[in-house]
Amino acid sequence: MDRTLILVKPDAFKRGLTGEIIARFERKGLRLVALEQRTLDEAIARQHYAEHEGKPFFGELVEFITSGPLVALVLEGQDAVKAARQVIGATNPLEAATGSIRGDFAIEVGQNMVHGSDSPESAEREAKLFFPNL
Ligand code: DAT
Ligand code: MG
Repeated sequence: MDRTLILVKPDAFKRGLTGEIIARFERKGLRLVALEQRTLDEAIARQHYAEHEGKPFFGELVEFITSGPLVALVLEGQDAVKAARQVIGATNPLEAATGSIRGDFAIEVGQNMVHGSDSPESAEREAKLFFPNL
């Protein structure tokens, strides 16, 4: 069984789409193993997105992800990382398929609703950051 770390980002939370988004993962067949609402401080945000440090959008990304409450969750299932990223859709919402979360609900890459880990190794690192006791 794989695990993946999902963030329902502040844009999605603010728009009241948290339940809709979690339901899509559950319908796919992924199981919730941890769930928490929180507002990230800058230190956690920078750690979570460490791989993007130095990129032109990094400042904006940290500002956005700390801008309000979000919901962090860990999902478990077969090929959970890949399955969740399929449900989420491509990074740029304009390239994300209709039927995916980003394809259905977002337009801007900087406000693309959801984070999903990109590999089992990232998932483990990210899940530990949000849920150290898991
Ligand atoms: P993903 O979230 O699909 O794994 P990523 O890891 O490449 O995408 O980037 C992390 C987040 O950074 C992404 O969800 C939105 C933001 N981002 C990526 N590329 C961007 C760009 N060119 N301009 C602005 N924000 C960007
Ligand atoms: Mg990524």
